[in-house]
Amino acid sequence: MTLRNIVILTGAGVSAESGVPTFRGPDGLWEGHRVEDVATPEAFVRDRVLVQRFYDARRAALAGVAPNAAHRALAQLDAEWRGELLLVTQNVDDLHERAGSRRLVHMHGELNRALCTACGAAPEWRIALSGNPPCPRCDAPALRPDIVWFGEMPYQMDLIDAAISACDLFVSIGTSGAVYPAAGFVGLARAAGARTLELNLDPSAGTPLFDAARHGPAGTLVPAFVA
Ligand code: BV8
Ligand code: ZN
Repeated sequence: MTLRNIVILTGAGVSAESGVPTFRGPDGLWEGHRVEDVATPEAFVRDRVLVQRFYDARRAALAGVAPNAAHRALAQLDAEWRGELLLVTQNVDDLHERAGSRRLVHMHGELNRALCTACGAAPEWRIALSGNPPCPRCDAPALRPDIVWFGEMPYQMDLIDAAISACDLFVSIGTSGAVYPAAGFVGLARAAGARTLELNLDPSAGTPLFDAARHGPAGTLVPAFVA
């Protein structure tokens, strides 16, 4: 089969070697904060300040981290691959774009963006939201993190589904396969007749669904895969 169209899915494991904590590992990001405490719309209603501070802290931490060899290798692939290529990340950090990836979708939103619950504007946002700043477009003090919380619809699902249905190769990097719909993408890719590859530190919940799996740090496996 000629390899033309590639879809790559990344999760927190691709940013781990940059010092961004993963969610469900021993250094679990959710430590001290149960998932229900911060990543749901109900939590935002119940304790707006806690949720805003949780994302303010993570947004501020972005200044102290840099892309690693895995991000750079994926950006190189993006620049050189002549066929279709879509990088779908579950991550809300900006390391893929800082490494140079262009054909990129943040399906769970971005730390560096706010969302106005009054007018729907989604401005780039790099400072704190906990002071309830006014929306740059409608002036309402109605900004929230532009993050997809549990129970909310991930972004650009039509684009993602179309890309996976047309891909010849689906590569999953650094994700535990714990969260849907991302965890279901490998099944979609198999149904589309694509070959499927997992690059992850440890076997994940989805490993049995992949044609091939390599286990180790992304900073080592991804440059070897791209080479
Ligand atoms: C939706 C917010 C419907 C941003 C996140 C019961 C069964 C099945 C599904 C459900 C269910 N109950 C509810 C659901 C749906 C739910 C879900 O899947 N829940 C799970 C927990 C069971 N999903 C949703 O709610 C989604 N929305 O379904 O909407 C809908 C339909 C129509 C209309 C409206 C609504 C929304 C999901 C998005 C939630 N938001 N985050 C933030 O705060 O960051 S999810 C969160 O988990 C992050 O986004 C993260 O990306 C994502 C997945 O985690 P991973 O990235 O995989 O990270 P993890 O730590 O788990 O794993 C890291 C991996 O890396 C590990 O395997 C590790 O081995 C590896 N690793 C570590 N170091 C390295 C490494 N690999 C390589 N190198 C290394 N160095
Ligand atoms: Zn607004």
